[in-house]
Amino acid sequence: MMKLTNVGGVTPMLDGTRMKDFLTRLKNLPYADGTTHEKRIGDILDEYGIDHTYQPNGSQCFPDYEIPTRWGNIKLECKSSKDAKPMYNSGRPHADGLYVFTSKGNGTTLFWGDDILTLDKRELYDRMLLEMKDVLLRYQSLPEWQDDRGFDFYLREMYYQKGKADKTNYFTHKDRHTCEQNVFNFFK
Ligand SMILES: [Ca+2]
Repeated sequence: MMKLTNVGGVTPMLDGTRMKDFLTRLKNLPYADGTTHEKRIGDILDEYGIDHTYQPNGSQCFPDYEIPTRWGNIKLECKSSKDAKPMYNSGRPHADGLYVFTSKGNGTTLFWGDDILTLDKRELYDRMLLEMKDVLLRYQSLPEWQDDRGFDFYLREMYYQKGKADKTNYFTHKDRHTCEQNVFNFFK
């Protein structure tokens, strides 16, 4: 929620026009490494006088910036890669995350997490994980699982994209412009 002190006070209300200007600035950002990319976005937030919290859940956790707006709490995540696709590692793209992805030689693109990883695929991942956890529990409950050295096991999620550029290049992908447009259209 917008703080009362910001309404008609020192900071003008963040309207659709300023939000679109801000997004355009992000979309035009040149490539930078992860730390620099993140810092630049923080500077632009300041420049536009946009209220935000940096890494509200800690440095290793989503999102990088939380922005309270009249469209809801925007969770902005900065991604940088030398490749044309970002690395997600153990955290799949968050459905409600607004991603600002910069790539060496490609520039920057914007997308919502749920535009690149569908709800159907998320459900499929969840079903698979439940089954895997079930298998693990079954084995862990076997009496012979216990040994004198305490060896145990845990599953770690790892998400990545494979395939040729038509699927994995975020800049030449057929849906790139739709994804960017969906970001802009949200702030109408
Ligand atoms: Ca990040």
